[in-house]
Amino acid sequence: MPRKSTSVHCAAVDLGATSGRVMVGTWSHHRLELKEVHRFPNAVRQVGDNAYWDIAGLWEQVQQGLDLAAKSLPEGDILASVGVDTWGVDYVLVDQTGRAVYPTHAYRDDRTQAGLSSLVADPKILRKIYRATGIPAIFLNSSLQLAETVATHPAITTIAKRCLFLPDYFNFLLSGKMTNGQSIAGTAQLLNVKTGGWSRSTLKHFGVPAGWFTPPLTSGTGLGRVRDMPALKRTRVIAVPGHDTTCAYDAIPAAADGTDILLSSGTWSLVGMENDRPLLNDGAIAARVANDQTGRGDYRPLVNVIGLWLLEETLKEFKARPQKAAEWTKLINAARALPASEHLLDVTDSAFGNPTSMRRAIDQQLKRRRLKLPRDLAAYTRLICDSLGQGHADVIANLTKLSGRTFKRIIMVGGGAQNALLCQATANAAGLPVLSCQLEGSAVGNMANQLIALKAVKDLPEFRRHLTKQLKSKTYQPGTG
Ligand code: ADP
Ligand code: LRH
Repeated sequence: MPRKSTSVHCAAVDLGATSGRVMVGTWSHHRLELKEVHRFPNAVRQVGDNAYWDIAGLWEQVQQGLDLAAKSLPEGDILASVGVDTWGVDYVLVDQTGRAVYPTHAYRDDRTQAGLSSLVADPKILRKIYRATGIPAIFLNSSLQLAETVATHPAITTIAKRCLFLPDYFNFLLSGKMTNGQSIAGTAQLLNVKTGGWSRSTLKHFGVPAGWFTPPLTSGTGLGRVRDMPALKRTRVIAVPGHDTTCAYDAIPAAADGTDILLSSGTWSLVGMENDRPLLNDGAIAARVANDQTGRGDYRPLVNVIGLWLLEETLKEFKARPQKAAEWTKLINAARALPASEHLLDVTDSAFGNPTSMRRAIDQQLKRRRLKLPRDLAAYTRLICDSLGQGHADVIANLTKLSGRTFKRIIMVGGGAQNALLCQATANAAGLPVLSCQLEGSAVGNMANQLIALKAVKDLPEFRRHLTKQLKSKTYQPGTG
């Protein structure tokens, strides 16, 4: 006899720039049991002068993962729902039937450089766009990408009928519904930071057709059942926050009094805080604060620090990327055994955005400053982690100044939370304890939003309260390593 279960199962599809995963979460007795059923690599594909994502390959992996998710359940149980989150800003332009009509560029493609230069050259426009959207001028913004596409290929404005950001596109493939989720749309530099709707004046400035978008959908909206996948025919697609950083922040059990810094550490380090209003003054423009909108009326002002992309790209050149946890630990321990770096990299150097050789880009900065080059991979790893720690601390200093808030702790999630050297370097540079959580933040936040929509959990504060009880974490005190 199949067992009748009272637990709720949901699947999170979480796509990161370096890897994707499908996880199953089972909510039972106020506990979330997690199972990673599928993990696969992801990478930017350089073709000639441009950079793209392999969207078809990702879709294949998503389907495989969801089949495995359904198969992983006890007999008779079903996946109640699935939600998709991805990295920010990238999109698919489609016709009215959902057919892709333009290749999906990866955000590191330098096609936006000219647009970025002209934007930052005009402080009046820069301020106007920042005040409207709460998003700083960064090379990767969808606004700049879309402006480049429309300017280079004007016919696209008639060929394409909709712009679906990546979570929207995968939601469409799963459910057949074309929508734009609010959290991912918020990364585009095209939403009005105060109302959460599209900013008409900003769309006009970048020449992007307003008709390409639906009114932004808030998290928790149901999109109907999964289509064309027999194993999931009873599973609902739920629009969770499509931006992986929003999901990761949702999962972080931050103190309700706003004294925690939230740090999601992966390809990027997203260093932020929770606030009831956006930070929009000139100081926030200079500090490149992005005001992430939660859709619940509050904000997460955060700053993008280059993150472990620095290390990932350096590892490629040593042909020594660790695969297993034990290999990562070996590399991090070798770097920890070295003395702390005397001089640090300026991690805000734009040369690190998409260099053909990261090692050369690092060496060039050091040579320019007449500093000694690292000897081997361990020495590069030490330098990168120490420098990222300082990069995190610099952002925290800016957020402290801009918000007038005193922060007491940094809570770190994501792959980088497993890097003891990076956690300690962050604690030392910021002079704050780091609570590093063993938590697939984005996937867990994705599931939290599904469970709330399914009414298995009341709201986010309640989810965070329950999660805290089961969370495995380690504290790094400043000045102890
Ligand atoms: P993204 O979602 O942006 O692809 P992740 O959150 O998956 O990023 O983090 C990936 C990064 O985490 C890797 O680049 C690596 O530096 C780091 N990482 C992953 N596993 C470990 C580990 N066991 N020990 C130390 N660092 C790790
Ligand atoms: C992290 C992230 C970040 C964005 C970047 C494009 O994965 O979503 O928040 O700025 O990717």
